[in-house]
Amino acid sequence: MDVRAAVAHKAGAPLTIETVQLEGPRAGEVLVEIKATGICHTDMFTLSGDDPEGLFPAILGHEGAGIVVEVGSGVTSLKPGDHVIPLYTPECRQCEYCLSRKTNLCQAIRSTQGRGVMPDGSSRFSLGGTQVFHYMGTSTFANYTVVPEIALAKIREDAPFDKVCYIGCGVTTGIGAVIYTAKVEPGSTVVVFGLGGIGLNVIQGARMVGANMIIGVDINPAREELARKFGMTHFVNPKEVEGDIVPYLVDLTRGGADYTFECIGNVNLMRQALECCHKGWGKSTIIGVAGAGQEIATRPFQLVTGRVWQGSAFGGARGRTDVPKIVEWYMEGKINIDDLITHVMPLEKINDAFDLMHEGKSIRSVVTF
Ligand code: NAD
Ligand code: DAO
Ligand code: ZN
Repeated sequence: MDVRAAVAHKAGAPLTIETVQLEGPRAGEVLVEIKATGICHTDMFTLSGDDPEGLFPAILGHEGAGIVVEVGSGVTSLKPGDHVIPLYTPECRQCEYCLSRKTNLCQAIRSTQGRGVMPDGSSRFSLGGTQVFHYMGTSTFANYTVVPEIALAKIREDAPFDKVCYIGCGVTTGIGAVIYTAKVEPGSTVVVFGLGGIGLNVIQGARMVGANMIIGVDINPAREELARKFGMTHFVNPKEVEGDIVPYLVDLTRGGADYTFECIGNVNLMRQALECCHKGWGKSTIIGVAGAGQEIATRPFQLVTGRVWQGSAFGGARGRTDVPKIVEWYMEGKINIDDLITHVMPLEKINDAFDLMHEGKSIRSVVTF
C-alpha cells in the first residue's frame, strides 16, 4: 500500500514528505494506522548523524499511537480495531532477559531492530523499489507502519492519541526512571539535570512518589515556570552559580541528594550528577544518551564511598505490561501530559518540530495524521 511518510534520506538533511510503499504484515507482525507521533530528542540525535546505529534512508519516529488495521499469521494478542502504542523496547515475555525479571531490555528482536529491519531480516518499507529502513522497530513518522506483535502495548480506546503518544517514550522514560529504575522513596531529595521532555517527567514522577525536595538544573531559564508546575521546588541555573555546581548542590541538599537524574546526554553533567549524590547511599541514574564515542569519568572513591551510578532505558518499563497502566494514570488525572505538549502540527510541518527543539522553544511537538 502507499503511505505518507517523512523520510530521512541522509544525516543532517531535513526530512522529506513522500509517498512510500508499505508491505502488509508477515507472521507475528501487525499493521498499525498511526494517528499521532511525538518528536523526541533521540530522533534529532539520529538525524544529526551522531547516533552510531543511525541508518539511512529511514523512517524515524518512536513515540506514536494508533489503531491496528491488520494482523499477520500467528498474532493472538491483538485484533483489528485495537488501540496501541508501539514500543521501541519490546516485551516478548519469553527471552532470557524478560524471564530474568531483572531488566526491561527484551532481546527477542534486538539484532534485527538495530539493523533497521523486521525480525525476518527484511524491511516492509520501500521507495521506488529501494529498501527504506525501519527505525527503533517503530517508524512512527508515517501514517501506517508495521510493528512486531511483541512491540505493541494495547491501550484503552478512549485515550486521546495526540496525548498518549508521548507515553511511547518521554513520559514513560522520565516517570519510569523514578519509580521502576531508581525506586525513589517518599521524603527523598532529588536533583534533575535537564528540564526538557524527559526531565520534566522525572520531576512529575518524583512528585508522584512523594519526594520532598525536587531540584531542577537547566541553563534555559524559560524552563523554570513549567518545572515548578510539575513539582520542582528549587531551580538552579548553572550559569548563575559561581564556581563548581557540585558543592553548591551538596550544600543545598544538606549533604548531597538521595537521587539524581541526568536527562541531557552530557558526560560532564553525568559526572556532576553522580558527585552531588549523598555519600553512603546517593544513587545517580543516567537517562541522557551521549554522542558516539564519549566516555564518563569520576574518581573511583566516589563509588567506594557508597554512591551508585546506573542507567535507565525506557524508564525500566516493561512496555506491554506498564504502558497501559501509565495510560490509565493519565486518564485518571494522576499525571499531566497536556501541559508538556507545546506544539501540534501536520506531517508536512515536521521539520518545524526539529527547529523548535533545537531552539529550546518546545517541550514536545506532536504530529497528528
Ligand atoms: P530536550 O532537548 O527536550 O531537553 C534537554 C534539556 O537540557 C533542555 O531543557 C536544555 O536546556 C537542557 N540543557 C542542555 N545543556 C545543558 C547544560 N549544559 N546544563 C543544564 N541543562 C542543559 O531533550 P529530552 O527529549 O528531554 O531528552 C533528554 C535526553 O534523554 C537526550 O539525550 C535523549 O536522547 C535521551 N533519552 C533517553 C531515553 C532513555 O531511555 N534512556 C529515552 C528518551 C530520550
Ligand atoms: O537492548 O541493547 C539493547 C538496546 C535497548 C535500547 C534502549 C534504548 C534506550 C535509549 C535510547 C533512547 C530512546 C528514545
Ligand atoms: Zn524478551
